[in-house]
Formats: sequence, structure tokens, C-alpha cells
Amino acid sequence: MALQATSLVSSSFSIPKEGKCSASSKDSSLFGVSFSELVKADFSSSALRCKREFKQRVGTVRAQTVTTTPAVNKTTPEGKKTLRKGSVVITGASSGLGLATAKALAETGKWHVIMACRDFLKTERAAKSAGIAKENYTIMHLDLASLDSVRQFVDNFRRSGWPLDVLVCNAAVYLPTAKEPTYTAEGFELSVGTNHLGHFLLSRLLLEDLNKSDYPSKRLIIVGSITGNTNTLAGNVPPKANLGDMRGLAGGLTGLNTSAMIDGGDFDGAKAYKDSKVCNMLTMQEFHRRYHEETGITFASLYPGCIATTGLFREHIPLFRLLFPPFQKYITKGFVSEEESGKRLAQVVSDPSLTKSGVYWSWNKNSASFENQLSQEASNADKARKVWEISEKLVGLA
Ligand code: LMG
Ligand code: NDP
Ligand code: PMR
Repeated sequence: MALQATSLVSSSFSIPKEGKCSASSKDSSLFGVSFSELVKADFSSSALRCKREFKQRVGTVRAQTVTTTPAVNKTTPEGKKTLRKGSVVITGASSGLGLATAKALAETGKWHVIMACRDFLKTERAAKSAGIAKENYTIMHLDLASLDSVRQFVDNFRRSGWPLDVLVCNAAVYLPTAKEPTYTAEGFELSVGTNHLGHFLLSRLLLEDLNKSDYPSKRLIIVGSITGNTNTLAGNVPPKANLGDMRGLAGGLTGLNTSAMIDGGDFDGAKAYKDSKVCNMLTMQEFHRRYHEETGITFASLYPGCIATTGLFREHIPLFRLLFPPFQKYITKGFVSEEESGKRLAQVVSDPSLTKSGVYWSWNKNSASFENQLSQEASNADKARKVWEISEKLVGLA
């Protein structure tokens, strides 16, 4: 009975708070949004048109250089040209969504996955136990909580000779029980420093590499979340995301003379995570506005579903970790397995029908993708510009 009642709620409930929600969403998890037309781009014809040879950028470090091939490189006996393997960098591919996505992509045989992770051994073990074939992945060290490490990763990646066709900014930390802030190498509060600022620098630097790729559909994907969107029920569970006037961000989130929180308020680890997700979603849109037309790169974000079993909740209290999966499975119905979430993100990486830029993807209960609506704050163009401008100062790009 109770389950029926909640599923009824979940199929019809939406918060009409910001004027963007439909009254009868068909989603399983209270997205409160309307469906939009999916764009059916003709991927294969653009692949055939693309004949530019991939030019190896770094010829000096021979030992680490792999042979790369142009995007359209093989001709079958019937005379049809086929696409070369795509090359995708996924941050935080050592567990959860990132690992499941790496596995899903590697299994197609069409992708080489560069797993950009802070713990090399853990990643190697994870890749092996997930059964990812050796020839389909490479591990490279990246600690997003250090801007030096981000720059080092970019150098190493360039030396490796792999092209960059898709970049997935997936890694994150969530510190819901922390009483005091902790900090990155440069002294930024750890959640926003890792989830947003580390990725901001990484994606700004690698934009150039994406731009050089001759792959027919180049993409930059930044993982967002429902809990950063206050136009949903999940986004209204306290503490709510709110960037305020960003005085804390402008002050460098140091927690010394300025606040460790973006809005300048008292430290709250759960809020810092949700704020960081808002920054992720705003950054994707600002990239789209600034670079989509000029580069043709697809910029996208997504909510992959509630993957209640991942390492993201490792810092939460044991009772939460015990109850959260059944709560999401049977009450909110927002639960999704790691495997399913990996397939979803893999779609955003490679599905020919998901080439539209500037989109925040979500999935309905039948696991069909749709363009979701972001909250007012997470779609505010002025805030996006401000996050961009402050962030580029903090990471040393401006
Ligand atoms: C904060 O607390 C912590 O303070 C912070 O440190 C951090 O951990 C943060 O987001 C992480 O959480 C959140 C706390 C406050 O939420 C809880 O911990 C909820 C536990 C209480 C459980 C209530 C019963 C729910 C159903 C029982 C199911 C059993 C399984 C339990 C599994 C628990 C896993 C979560 O949260 C609150 O203040 C509770 C009130 C939240 C209400 C959501 C607000 C919605 C606003 C919109 C109103 C619409 C109402 C529609 C009704 C829909 C019906 C579902
Ligand atoms: P996990 O904790 O399983 O994965 C997070 C990954 O990020 C791990 O690989 C972790 O590495 C890595 N990471 C953390 N800090 C750093 C760092 N400083 N440098 C490099 N890598 C780092 O969580 P999920 O798979 O759940 O999270 C993946 C993404 O999905 C996140 O962006 C999250 O916000 C998002 N998301 C998750 C939801 C969920 O319900 N789980 C819902 C919506 C969005 P290590 O293994 O070394 O710890
Ligand atoms: Mg939430 C109605 C649906 C729904 C969905 C899809 C989520 C997703 N959550 C929902 C509802 C609720 N949650 C309700 C009604 C409550 C109060 C009981 C609730 C509570 C809750 C907590 C305490 N939920 C949480 C937490 C966390 O600590 C997680 C979090 O906020 O991390 C930032 C979380 C989440 N709920 C989700 C999702 C996807 C999360 C994981 C966080 C994320 O990556 O965004």
C-alpha cells in the first residue's frame, strides 16, 4: 500500500516553484519536468565527411607515444569507411559511475578509455575486476585536489599521443558529516575545489586538445545532479544548494578571512557538494555559450539517477549507507544500479542521437533519455558567467 502510494506521488509530483515544472511528469523519480524532442543527428554521414588526418601533436617523447589513426581510417571490402576507436578521458574511473562507464564503453570495442585517477593501484585492480580488457584502457594519474597535478596530467596526456575525442568530468567527493572544512593543495574547500575547480582547470586546458580531434562528435561532459536542482523534491532536502552572491568563492574558499562556502555562509559539507554540482552544471552551459558554435564540440551534463551504492557515500554514517539504497529503491524509485548508470553516461559519450549541446540529460523510468530542465539558479546565465570568471582567476587562467 505504502509503496503504491509513493509511486503514485512519484509519478505525478512536481514542485511548481520556478515555473519550469510540468504538473504530470512521467518520470520515476520526481524530476518535475517536461520531455523535449530528442535530436536525431545523422552521425554516420558526418563521419564519412570527416576525412582530416589526425596529426600527432607531440612527437618528442617517443617511448610513451602510441600510434594514432585518423578518424575515418578503414575501408571495408564493400567500400564503406569505418570509424577509428574513440579516445575518452574519464576522471574518477576507479569506482562507481566512472568505472561502470569505462566498462560499458570498453566493451563496445569502439573506445579506448583513459582512466584519470588519483589512486593508480586501486584503479588497476578495479579495471581488472570489472573485466575491462587490457588493450581498451590506460591509467593516468590525476589528483583533482591539486592544480599542479591537473597541469601535470595534461602534460602527460599530451605526451602519450592519444587524441582527445571526449572528456568526462566525473570524479567527486561528498563530505556530509564533516564538521570543519578540509582543503585542496591550493587551499580551496575540498568539495568545491575537487568537484568544480579541479575540473574547471582540466576542461579549460583540454579544450584545445578536444578541438584538435578529428573525431566526428567531440564532447565535453560534466556530471551534474538532481540534488543541486531546487526545482525537484530531492533538491529541496536540506541543506539546499545556493551560490548566493558568491562572495566566498571570490575570496578563494579559504575558510581563513573568508568563508569556505561559495555563498559566504557557515561550512556545511552536504551543501558544499550540492553547490559544487550547481557549478558543474553552470560551467557546462557557459562552455556551450562560449565555444559550441566556434568548435562544434558538444557540451553536456546529466543526472545519471540515484546510484545509492557507490563510494560517494563512504563518509556518511553507517545507518544512512544501510537505509539509503532501499529508500531510493522502494520509496523514491529513483534508484539506479551502477551498471545502468554506466550505460547512461556511455550514451552521453557515444550515442549518435545525443549530440545536442548545452543539454542536461536525464532518464525516465524506462531508461529513455530526455532533456531535463535545470533549476532557476543552475540555469542562470549571469551566475554561469560569474562562476566562470571567478574560477578562472582562482585556477590561474586569468
Ligand atoms: C542533512 O540532513 C544533514 O544535516 C547533513 O549533515 C547532510 O548529511 C545532509 O543531504 C545530506 O542531510 C538531512 C535530513 C534532513 O534528512 C534525513 O536525514 C532524513 C531522514 C529522515 C527520514 C524521514 C522519513 C522518510 C521516509 C522513511 C523511509 C525509511 C528509510 C529512511 C532512509 C533515510 C535516507 C535518507 O531532512 C529533513 O529535514 C527531512 C525533511 C525532508 C523533506 C524533504 C523536503 C521536501 C520539500 C518539498 C515539500 C514537498 C512535500 C511533498 C511530500 C512528498 C512525500 C515523499
Ligand atoms: P564514487 O565515490 O564511487 O566515485 C568517485 C570517483 O571520484 C572515485 O573514482 C574517486 O577516486 C574519484 N575522486 C575523488 N576525489 C578525487 C580527486 N581528488 N582526484 C581524482 N579523483 C578523485 O562516486 P560516484 O560514482 O557516485 O560519483 C561519480 C559522479 O556521479 C560524481 O560526479 C557524483 O557527483 C555524480 N553523481 C552521483 C550520484 C549517486 O547517486 N551516486 C547521483 C548524481 C550524481 P577514489 O576511488 O580514489 O576515491
Ligand atoms: Mg535524496 C524524490 C526523489 C529523490 C531522489 C531522486 C533523491 C536523490 N532523493 C529523493 C528524495 C529524498 N531524499 C527525500 C524525500 C529525502 C528525505 C528523507 C532525501 C534525503 C536524502 C539525504 C539525507 N537524499 C540524499 C541524502 C544524501 O545525503 C544524498 C545527498 O544529498 O548527497 C548530496 C541524497 C541523494 N538523494 C538523491 C541523490 C541522487 C542523492 C545523492 C547525491 C547526489 O549525487 O546528488
